[in-house]
Amino acid sequence: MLQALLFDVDGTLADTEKDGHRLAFNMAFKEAGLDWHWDEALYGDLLVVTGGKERMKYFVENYRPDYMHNKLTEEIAELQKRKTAFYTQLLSEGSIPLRSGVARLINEARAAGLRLAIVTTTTPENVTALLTHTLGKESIDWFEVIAAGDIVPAKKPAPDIYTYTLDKMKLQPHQCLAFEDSFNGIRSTNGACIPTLVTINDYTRDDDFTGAKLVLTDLGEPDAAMQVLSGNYDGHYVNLDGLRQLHAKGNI
Ligand code: XBP
Ligand code: MG
Repeated sequence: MLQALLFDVDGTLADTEKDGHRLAFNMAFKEAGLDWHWDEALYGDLLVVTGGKERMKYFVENYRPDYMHNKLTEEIAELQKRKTAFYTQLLSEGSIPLRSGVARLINEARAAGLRLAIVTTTTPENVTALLTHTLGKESIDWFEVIAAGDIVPAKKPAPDIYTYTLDKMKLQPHQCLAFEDSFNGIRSTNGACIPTLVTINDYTRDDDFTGAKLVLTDLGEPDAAMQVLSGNYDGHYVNLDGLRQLHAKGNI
């Protein structure tokens, strides 16, 4: 029986990377007087690493090796704080909406009494800012668990953040359905043996989604059809009844 929906954030709830996180990183670099500028193409390459702090370290190691120094960890932590401030400010300006079908499915799940969780490598501040500025402040309480950022030792693609969430909710993998958008995300849910539905975005459309039960363009709306890219789903938008039928048949 499907008991819970587990949502990734960046790229899944909202398309936050290109016009959100990326801009915030560049604002923090500029404010710090660094000549680093992550354009859309470079950022796409850097998304191979999840976690902003880890991504900045990967950038220095691979693109600015001359910048390595013994206080780099502390400097990156400071940059991340400022980047998060810029990012949450961008969200407060309402510039990044939820993706198609997300609010509708979350409300269907709430009305049906399903349990909800957020499972992400971004920071808790970023999660509460996105929820507040899209669904309203009270929506933070709709999620029984908000598993975010540094709460686990290893970020996605490690399964840690998902196994942490299952433990907190006292649920088995097969009682849940995860929503992800990326190769890192599907590897994380595969590692936790959680059935997963993927909605792609511009940065992840060519990723390897092996293991996903469904790969879709988005969740769709009654008046805005989604496309099924892999797997079988009968209908032009994803609703709870459809997911429950697939889950009951063991197809997700
Ligand atoms: C996506 C990430 C995050 C963001 C940046 O997380 O990897 O690191 O890119 O956010 P998910 P931070 O898809 O798991 O939601 O700078 O806060 O890490
Ligand atoms: Mg994601």
